[in-house]
Amino acid sequence: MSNNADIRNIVILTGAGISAESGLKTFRAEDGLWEDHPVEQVATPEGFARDPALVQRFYDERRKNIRAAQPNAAHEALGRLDREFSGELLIVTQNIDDLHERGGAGNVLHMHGEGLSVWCQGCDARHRWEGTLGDGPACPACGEAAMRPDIVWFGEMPYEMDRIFEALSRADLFVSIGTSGAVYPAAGFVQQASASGARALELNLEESLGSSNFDESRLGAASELVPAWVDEVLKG
Ligand code: BV8
Repeated sequence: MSNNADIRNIVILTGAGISAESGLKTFRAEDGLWEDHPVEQVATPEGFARDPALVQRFYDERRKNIRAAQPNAAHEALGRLDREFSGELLIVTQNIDDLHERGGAGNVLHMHGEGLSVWCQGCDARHRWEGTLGDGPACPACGEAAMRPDIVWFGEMPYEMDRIFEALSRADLFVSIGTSGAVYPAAGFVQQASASGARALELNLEESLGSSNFDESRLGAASELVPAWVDEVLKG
């Protein structure tokens, strides 16, 4: 690991593993099924067109679980880093929960959307939404019952890719936490950051598909690895 004192610009990518200890299932642990449907079929525009009620039920359930979950020590450590680190920090998350924000982090980019946000297909408005969509509620802006989860499904373009690529090009440290490296373009960020001269650190429970792309991989639970790493960085 390079000397922490010369780290001025950190980009962090998080995945479902950082929220696992908060009780939110990861994609792998879920054995990738929802009501006997592969998640890749449910989390797609085609799946939504084929069976909107099934997909709305899937996200109604996820929204309920997100609201019942609490941030864990890893989320809170990143909140502390966000407050105390004197350089630039961007947290890019693949997660649709709001545990980074509730753990005190401010600069969070949800590249795959947010479970507590809904998107009206009638008027394009987005709303914070803590309830259900399965019962076809009216959009507060246009009154149409045309709201879908504000989630980036497989085959859809992730949000704010330009902002992410720009941050990766300037990072001197890229840290990947709790992700299997199974899904692109997120899984390709480590190569982009390294190509721009960043050092790459992985904090994960087990080897990921991308481990060989990192300068250093630490294996363990996020609730232990992340607070220890944040202490290292803040001590410079
Ligand atoms: C796009 C929202 C293009 C939904 C998600 C073939 C090759 C390459 C790419 C493709 C391909 N075929 C198709 C593609 C593209 C596709 C893709 O990558 N598919 C994969 C399956 C091959 N990607 C897309 O479709 C993306 N869009 O490419 O658009 C485009 C171009 C032009 C115009 C239009 C479009 C969009 C992908 C976004 C899909 N949405 N999420 C929802 O949440 O319901 S993906 C979802 O799965 C997550 O967001 C995340 O991104 C992904 C993987 O999940 P992880 O977060 O990594 O979780 P996972 O369970 O896999 O792993 C958890 C890890 O944590 C494990 O390693 C585990 O060991 C660790 N862990 C567990 N516990 C702990 C822990 N670590 C620490 N502590 C612990 N306690």
